[in-house]
Amino acid sequence: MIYQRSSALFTAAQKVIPGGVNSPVRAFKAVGGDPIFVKEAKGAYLYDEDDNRLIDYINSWGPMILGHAHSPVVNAVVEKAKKGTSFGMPTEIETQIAELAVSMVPNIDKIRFVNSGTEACMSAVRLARGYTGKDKIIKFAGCYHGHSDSFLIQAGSGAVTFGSPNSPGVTKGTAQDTLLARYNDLENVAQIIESNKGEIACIIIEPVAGNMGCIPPAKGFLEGLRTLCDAHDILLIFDEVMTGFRLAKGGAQELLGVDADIVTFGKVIGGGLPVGAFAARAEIMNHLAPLGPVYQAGTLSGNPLAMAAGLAMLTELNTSPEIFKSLAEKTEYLHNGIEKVLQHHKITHTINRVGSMISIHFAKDAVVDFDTAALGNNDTFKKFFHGMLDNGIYIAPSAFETWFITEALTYEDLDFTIAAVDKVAGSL
Ligand code: HOZ
Repeated sequence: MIYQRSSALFTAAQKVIPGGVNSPVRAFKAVGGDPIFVKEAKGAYLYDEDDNRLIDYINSWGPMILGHAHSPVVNAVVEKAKKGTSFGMPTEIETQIAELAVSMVPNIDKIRFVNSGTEACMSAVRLARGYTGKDKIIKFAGCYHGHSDSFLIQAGSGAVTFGSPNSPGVTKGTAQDTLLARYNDLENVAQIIESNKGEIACIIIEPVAGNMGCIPPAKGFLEGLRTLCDAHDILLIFDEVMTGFRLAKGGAQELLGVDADIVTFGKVIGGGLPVGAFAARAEIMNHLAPLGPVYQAGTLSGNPLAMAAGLAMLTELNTSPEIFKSLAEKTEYLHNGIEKVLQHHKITHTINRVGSMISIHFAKDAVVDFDTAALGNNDTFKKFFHGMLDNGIYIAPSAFETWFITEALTYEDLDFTIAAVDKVAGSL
């Protein structure tokens, strides 16, 4: 494939944007080569600036569950835009989407909209601290909750891809309030709680990890966290930025049957526009300003275009719950096909999958936490990434990211993808 125009655009971008990108993982640094500049997208396909067509397995890092430029979402945004794009005042549509979200997600009475997943997680932690009167938080190595200071401690996703899981600029004071645990290791969490008795406000976790590749929670792990939180007056925060409205109507809480105290959302809840949200029982949410003392605000929060996109998307997911089954079936089909091909070519690998999230780790043993994810062979991943790209398939340019399946994918697309893996695996 030819990427002449993308390369020229990247050269121009680097002169005025740090690294030429507005989010590091886009820069292809982990896989080499120049990033691809996208011109437009429709359904399951991206069309780049050189007019290549690529099957998209990132889907804007999750939200395009129904495909790119999905007509009901696009129409809702266009109609809203004609009536003004931002007011900084309350609008009816905010209540409409809040009512819908509260009806879909278990254990939440109230929801506050923000502009990104980072903002949602940052605000959720502040709320947890304000509610409990405690300072420390537990996060898991390899989990990524956005780029606010408290979370850039052994963070996954782009942070680990670029070798800065602990970023300069995060003060020692902030870092010392974030306690680090191993994903899927309940004993480790119990020990941390024991050594910090009465000081921990919350445990924040991706209930299905998606930022060190996809890692499912081990049987009993989330249930165990729930028990520990109840026993020690700690709030359990599920970061459902990726899993919310994707794994089920009610996200990971519904699929896995474990209750969180606070849930955060992003991307999906805005139908792909810049939206995040956090939600909880009324008793917790009422601690937020203007009702309570915990301050949190934003001019663009509840922006009408973003709310219109989110409402259109959630409405469709709510009225067509069969989508979740269909997504999981497509993902299983892809999993089985790729598994067969990689086995045939004797490529060392592990595939993890939950619902419509899936990732291939070029690692020998089970991938259950950050340490085992980091054992994956990155050279093999790089070759795999570029081989897939040459065959018209766009996967995340980092071994530490998850593939997101969209309902717009046909079984023909999936077969095409499996055939591409077959071609690429032959030369790994
Ligand atoms: N894993 C990140 C989203 N949760 C990738 C997106 C980004 O950092 O740009």
